[in-house]
Amino acid sequence: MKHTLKTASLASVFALVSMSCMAKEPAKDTAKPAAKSEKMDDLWGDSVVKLRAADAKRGQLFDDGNYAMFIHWGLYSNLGNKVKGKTYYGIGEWIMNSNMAGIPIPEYRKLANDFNPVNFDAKAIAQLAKDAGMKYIIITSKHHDGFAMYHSKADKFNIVDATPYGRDPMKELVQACKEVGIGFGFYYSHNQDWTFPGGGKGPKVDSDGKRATFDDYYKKKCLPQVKEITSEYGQIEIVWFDTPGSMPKKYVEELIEVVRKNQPDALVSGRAGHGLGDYQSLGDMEVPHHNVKGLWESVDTTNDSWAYAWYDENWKTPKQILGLLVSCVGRGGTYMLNIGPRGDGSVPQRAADALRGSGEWIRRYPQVVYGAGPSPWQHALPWGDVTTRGNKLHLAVFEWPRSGELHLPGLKNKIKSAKLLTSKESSAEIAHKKVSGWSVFSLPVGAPDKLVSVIEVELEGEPDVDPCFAIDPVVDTEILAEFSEVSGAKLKRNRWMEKFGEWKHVNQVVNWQPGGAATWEVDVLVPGDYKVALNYTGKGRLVWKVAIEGGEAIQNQQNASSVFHDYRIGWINFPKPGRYKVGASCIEGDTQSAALKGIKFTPLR
Ligand code: JFZ
Repeated sequence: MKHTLKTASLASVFALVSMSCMAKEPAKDTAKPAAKSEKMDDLWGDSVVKLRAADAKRGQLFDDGNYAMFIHWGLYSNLGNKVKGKTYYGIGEWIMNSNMAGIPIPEYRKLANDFNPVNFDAKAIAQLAKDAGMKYIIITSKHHDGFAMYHSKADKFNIVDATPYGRDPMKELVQACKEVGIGFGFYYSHNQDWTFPGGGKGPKVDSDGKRATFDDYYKKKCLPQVKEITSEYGQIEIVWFDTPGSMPKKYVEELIEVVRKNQPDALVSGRAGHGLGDYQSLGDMEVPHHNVKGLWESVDTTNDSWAYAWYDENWKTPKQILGLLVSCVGRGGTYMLNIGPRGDGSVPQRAADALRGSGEWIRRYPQVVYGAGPSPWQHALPWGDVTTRGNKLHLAVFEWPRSGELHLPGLKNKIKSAKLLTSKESSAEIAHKKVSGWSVFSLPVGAPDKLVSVIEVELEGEPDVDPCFAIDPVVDTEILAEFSEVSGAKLKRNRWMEKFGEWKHVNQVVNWQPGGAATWEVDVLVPGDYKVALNYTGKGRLVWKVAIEGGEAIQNQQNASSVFHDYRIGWINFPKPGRYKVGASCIEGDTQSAALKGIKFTPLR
């Protein structure tokens, strides 16, 4: 009972923090001066999204299409973050912005003369998405730079009229998606338009030097273009509006009306603004740690930049991609993963390889992803994550326990059967037993799948689980500070840009007062000593105390730095199986600098 209450309140805390991330909040530890990043913050607007039930047909896309391809492709792709021999580090589609290279408008417009994506292969991209296991593609029809990647009649600054290429690649991509049987949708930057007179963050005068208003831009370009993308490309699945900023509500309402009229079954992204979208787009490059209700998606990219950046070889591996995808599905949402084709239209080989690698896994275990429900535990487990289908649990084991036993805490149902899936067709029944409320499965010593192994557990009745945090007896258990009960300190959401436009988010406990603590309730199966480490940032040397209520307390001084890092505190003893309350406190040193992200328990055997 207590846990249900606790988790319910955590869910609402998450809803609050995820929405407040859209609000203007000074970013800490930014790579760029705060003033500049705040400017970027202003552009997100006040997007409190009214979550709708998946009542309309358009909601079904997210029910079975948990995974999608995002594509950032435009004139900026030709630069790949290098301008006049100098490399700018950050999100490539922002290259003309003053936070990056600061390219004057006339100069940027000239890029169109050299834009000739002769290696663009619509069929190959659609096939890549299909092979990756993705259910639809969303591509930039027009990003903040104002250049249309399709044949627009409303503005000549487009790929057909302004480049030597002279073809509409979007026509080809729509067709190719149809042929391979996946959905299609457009990203459209409705507020920001940096090159059209009157556009958001754009020039304030037109070519004759006459004052241009947002209304001018809206009527001459934005509205006609949204009409074009929703009427000239057949049925589309989503219109992905972005960065509404302070765009007045009447414009957003009218744009959505156009989408509804032209594409009654299409979803409108949460970033349309004014809470008018169909679903919530969570912060970029972020997967929530706790289940989130309603329709939502996380957007992320295969490396660090959305658009192609020549230096960016920081690719996610197939296993990392699966980790992010399964967490999204496990938290109840969908995952959209981006690629940035080069200016010539080709897709970086390593991105394609990573997507195909994870796609092969999805083909082996489609039930883990498609049409799968969230984890009844509501958060990740130490060795992996869980998704569901009816009375079945899919245990996706990312870290195979070398002990030959997998420990699942808090499952109340009787288990009908447990099978280790070895491929789409075959599986092996595995033994299981109940020990102190934990389900323990006997496993072969080696993981059967080289990426992520899957155990399918059939239950009697619908999954019924105590979502308490539990300390795994074999695998490291990390519990985040955002799941703690905090007193005499504060839980605060912090986000910053690692490189320009590359967001990182951490919920951390700060403002430590004397006697303050972050406390977790944990279940212990195997008694004994565990190593304790805390993950934090701070200044100088800090003294931390970790105490078990009614039990052992340990304390230690360790270093601190501005980068989150695990610091060992010491060994602590849980004398018998059962429930404990464990608290962590920063007690000496520059306690006001201390920001706690999580606690980690490592079994000693
Ligand atoms: C926006 C764009 O500015 C960016 O270029 C890219 O297209 C990305 C997918 O979307 O950037 C955002 C928008 C919203 C948030 C973060 C970055 N957000 O709400 O956290």
